[in-house]
Amino acid sequence: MRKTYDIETLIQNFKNKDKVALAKLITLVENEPDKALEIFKHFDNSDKDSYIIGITGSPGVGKSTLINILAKQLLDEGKSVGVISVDPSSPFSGGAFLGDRVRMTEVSLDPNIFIRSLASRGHGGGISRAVFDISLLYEAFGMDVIIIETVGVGQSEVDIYNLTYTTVVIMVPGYGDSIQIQKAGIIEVGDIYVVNKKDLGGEDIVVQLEMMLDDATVQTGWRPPALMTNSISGEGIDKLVEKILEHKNHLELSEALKKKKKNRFEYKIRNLLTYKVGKVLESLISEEEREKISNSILEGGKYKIYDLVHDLFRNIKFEKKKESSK
Ligand SMILES: Nc1nc2c(ncn2[C@@H]2O[C@H](COP(=O)(O)OP(=O)(O)OP(=O)(O)O)[C@@H](O)[C@H]2O)c(=O)[nH]1
Ligand SMILES: [Mg+2]
Repeated sequence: MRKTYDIETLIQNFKNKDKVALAKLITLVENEPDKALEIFKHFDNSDKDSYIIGITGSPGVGKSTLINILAKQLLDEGKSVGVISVDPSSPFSGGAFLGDRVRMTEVSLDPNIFIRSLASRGHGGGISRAVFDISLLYEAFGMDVIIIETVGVGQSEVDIYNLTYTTVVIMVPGYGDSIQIQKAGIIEVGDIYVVNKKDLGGEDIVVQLEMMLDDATVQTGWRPPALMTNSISGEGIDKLVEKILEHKNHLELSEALKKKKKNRFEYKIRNLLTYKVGKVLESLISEEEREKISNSILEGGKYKIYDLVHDLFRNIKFEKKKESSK
């Protein structure tokens, strides 16, 4: 029989480092955003912050494979790692490296790693909300490092960029190298560039990258390095770890880490407010009103939609004014 838990018990187990409780709390915040309030009030701010790394790149460039081996290295150094993999088209295999330490299951036997995959759709309040809340749970769990895997560029990418401290952009040799580099301003988002699958070549793309990075204006005092890795053999991973640490030190020394942390919370505050305002708006418009305007649109033509929504909005403000003048 399946056991159900109340939040108090879950939190207690979570604080005793029970990964089943971690998994259940993640599922709760993922599916029911409003539960976050109830959950996070049980934590104080005594834990140390985790270091948050974003790993991004087109589908199939080897992000998950690289994260496996990176995580393995961090675990060997005695660190604990929480992974959030957004919209994985290929499942997290656990890789040959983590072998029996980390299997395909989300709750592995190793107490120091936890991997969670998220589909990018179907989350109340959006993917970045879920990523933020899961990161917060990982921090409360005491993870030293959090790694977030995301695909490509686009809105979710911008979102993730706001939630991480070091962004690693991964490319591969072969498909339209210069296009890969130029795509959607990729040169602006990376703190570290990695050309993975170095067993298949890629020296030329590194040369191109280096040229573009030389040309780019460096305002932060950090000139992003371009590295080559083979995530299957592990070649180049040491160097990647070294560069991540260097970037972390750079951020700490320049006070930029503080700014990034502040930005992360400001971003979350905006998201939360948008979510709350959305809820208030929804509660102010009745099902009948909604029905009325969709019927008017159907009858009166779709071009009236702006007028109708504008009127609807004006009426909401009117209602609110009446209420506050009470
Ligand atoms: N030859 C070679 N293959 C690699 C390397 N790294 C990863 N691969 C392979 O590339 C394929 C895709 O790897 P994944 O780690 O799933 O790539 P991903 O970027 O996470 O993919 P998505 O999550 O689907 O976007 C797998 O078959 C890996 O075994 C590498 O360094 N060299
Ligand atoms: Mg993947």
